[in-house]
Amino acid sequence: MATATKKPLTAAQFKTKVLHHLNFTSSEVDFQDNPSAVLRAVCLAVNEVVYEKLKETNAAHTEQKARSVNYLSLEYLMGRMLSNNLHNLNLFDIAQKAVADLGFELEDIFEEGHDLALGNGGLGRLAACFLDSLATLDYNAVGYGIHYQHGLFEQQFHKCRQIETPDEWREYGNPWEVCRPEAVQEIPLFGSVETQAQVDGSVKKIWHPGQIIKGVPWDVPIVGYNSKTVNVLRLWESRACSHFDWDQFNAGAYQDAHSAQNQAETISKVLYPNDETEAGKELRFIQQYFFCACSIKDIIKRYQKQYGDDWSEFANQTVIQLNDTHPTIAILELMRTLMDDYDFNWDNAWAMCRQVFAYTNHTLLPEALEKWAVSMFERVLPRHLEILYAINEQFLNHEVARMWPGDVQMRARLSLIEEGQQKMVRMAHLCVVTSFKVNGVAQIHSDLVQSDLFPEFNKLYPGKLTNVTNGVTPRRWLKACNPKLSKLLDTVVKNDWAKELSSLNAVAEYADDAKFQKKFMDIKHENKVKLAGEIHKLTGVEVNPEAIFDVQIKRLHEYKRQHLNFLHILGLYRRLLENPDYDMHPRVFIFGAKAAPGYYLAKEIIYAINKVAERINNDARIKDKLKVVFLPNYRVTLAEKIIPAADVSEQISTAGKEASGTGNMKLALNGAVTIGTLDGANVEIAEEVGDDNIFIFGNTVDQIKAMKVAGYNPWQFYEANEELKDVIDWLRGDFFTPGKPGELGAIAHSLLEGGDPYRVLADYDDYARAQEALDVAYKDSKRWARMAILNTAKMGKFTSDRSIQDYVNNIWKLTPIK
Ligand code: GL2
Repeated sequence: MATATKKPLTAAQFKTKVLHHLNFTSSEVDFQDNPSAVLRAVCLAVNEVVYEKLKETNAAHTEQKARSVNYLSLEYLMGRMLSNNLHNLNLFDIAQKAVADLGFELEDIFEEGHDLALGNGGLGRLAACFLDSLATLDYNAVGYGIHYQHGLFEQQFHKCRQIETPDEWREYGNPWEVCRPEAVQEIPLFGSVETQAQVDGSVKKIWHPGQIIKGVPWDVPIVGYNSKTVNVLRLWESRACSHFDWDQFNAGAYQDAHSAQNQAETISKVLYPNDETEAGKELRFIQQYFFCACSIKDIIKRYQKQYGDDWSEFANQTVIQLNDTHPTIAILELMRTLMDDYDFNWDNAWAMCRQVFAYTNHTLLPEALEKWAVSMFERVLPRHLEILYAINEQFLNHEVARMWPGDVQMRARLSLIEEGQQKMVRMAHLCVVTSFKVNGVAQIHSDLVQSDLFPEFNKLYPGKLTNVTNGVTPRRWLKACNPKLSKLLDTVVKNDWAKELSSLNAVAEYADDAKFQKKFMDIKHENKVKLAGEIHKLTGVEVNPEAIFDVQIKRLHEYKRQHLNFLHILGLYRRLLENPDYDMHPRVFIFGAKAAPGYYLAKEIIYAINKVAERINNDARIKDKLKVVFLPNYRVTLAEKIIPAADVSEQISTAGKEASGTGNMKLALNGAVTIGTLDGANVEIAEEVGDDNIFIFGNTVDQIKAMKVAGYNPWQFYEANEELKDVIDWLRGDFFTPGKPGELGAIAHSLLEGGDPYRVLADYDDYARAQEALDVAYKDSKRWARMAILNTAKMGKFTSDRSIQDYVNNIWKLTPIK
């Protein structure tokens, strides 16, 4: 059915809607000193447009019987929604006018919004970018995840140390979500399995669960940019099935009467704040099962709405993408459901699973590859463990035995079960065996997945392991966060670059144009002035916008090597103390990072940086040539403020450790020049921008491997470089902590006695050299402007639209909705 083209809303109409919600939804007639009521009313006004599009999208999906991708992810780092939704719906300007008419600045209204921080870092933010691109490209997609009551903790600094407080993102409601009671699911847990003999001689397995949990879905609409589509992100909240035990309550056991409810609600209570480490707790395992089971039931229900009991189209209609190993249990749940609830035989159920699942690997770090104790598995999901054993037997006895007959070691290496004192289930192996495609997230990472992580699987399943390089949405990460640069780009790029990012290539022609250079760098300067204000507000430190703004923003982890940056800052400080006229352009080092609450060394690194920053920022001798700020509570919203103002992007992980990185793409897109190792997507960024427009340093993956073979001795590097030795000795003594020697010693200890696992010392020299080259380049303002412009111009490859199209072409095989 063709819909008549609708007239775009006017600012006056939009204002009427906002006033309506202020009066009738919020009953807030006196809103002048209540910007949060205005925010709510604006969101509800936007939702009127969103819901209409959502209805039309659903109708089109049904009518066109569109194959869908179901993205299963334990994390979604959405950030704030309003600005993005306004841009994507092309309502930004009219909303700005309408809100101005009501006496507010739209930007101040945004500040009232809370981040949806249901994720830790890159993996969760990637999921959010992918949802944006899927809707933008008009694909039928549903994101599934957990409706955490508390997202990632909020970070404050107290006496330079990280303090965590709970995130209360929806304490007073969230205008972007809708509860869907009609789609509630019931999820069994624990209990035992009964084997029932059937009359035909076969056996039927019956799972008698010990507990049933209710899964309540909350839908967050995902609005495509300049597209027809609104998809949904469906987040499951856990609740008790039987709410309240009145008998117990009347008998006076008030606490117990609540206990089932509390226990059930614990499942979706809080996001595990670990990044790149296995959580290894039963609750985490139950979280994973809970959301996978809800999602599998929901996927089947959506399918049955169209096809009833006819399963023949299921694999044609459905692909389920596993975002890391966190949702692996969905595989066993689909097997169980097909066999136990829908009477599939083993072969048909297994064939189905092998057609619908695909898996993305996001890390090579062994500590992040999930394994679950068999004993715990058995207690929580006894039926699933049986199925896992059966899959393993078939896999080892048929596929492995056929390829490597009689090879006992190979069986042990590939088995889904790791033998040992405590038997463990290897979730990644289950993913690789089942999935029809397995992808890494940048070329170098995918190559390492094939050569180092899963070489045997790569032999066993040629062509299964592949690459899809990550990307970021240019809507949030340029158009919305950097409006001034966006407008400048509009003047020289004909196409809608936010939808066709490769058209930014046209900007390269202006890289040497003096007028364009001035405009580009003036905008950077304005953004720096604005960030300087924010830095002052957050830390009390005054920074000079004429200085180089050098940014390292990402989770705190040893492999990301914030401590390499830190040692180099100490090196510069030492040079300036020795010679206050040391020739360097003034530099502001800006950090943003949360450390996992239980990660000791990461927290010590934060402490050390804050402590040293206090000294350096107040040391008059160095004439403001060096400033160090650690901005508290790094999150999407803060990234949106920092990135447009960055001159330099620090991407300095140990080669082979950062699977891709995506901050590297966002910063380069906004005209920051990268100083980085040949790791993750840096390699591809270097290919795009060219060697002259990036500062590459450090040992390569192969050199890092060779060092290990030769035997790595950090003391050798310490002894060989006087500057390095001196600054490490500062940390070991009481230079920054008078009277308290060794208070910053944890870093030094890990680098020397601890063996320097991330090869910080081995890369120090070359890093310092690259930093000097960068300083020289910055002092040549024309050269720097050219570099910055070319970084923006050459980022076309790194739009998440391209990533999604790669997934569609090589893995998902979707067709866009018309
Ligand atoms: C990560 C990788 O570390 C990071 O390099 C990558 O960009 C993202 C998205 O693919 O995935 N893996 C991981 O476990 N986390 C990441 O950020 N948390």
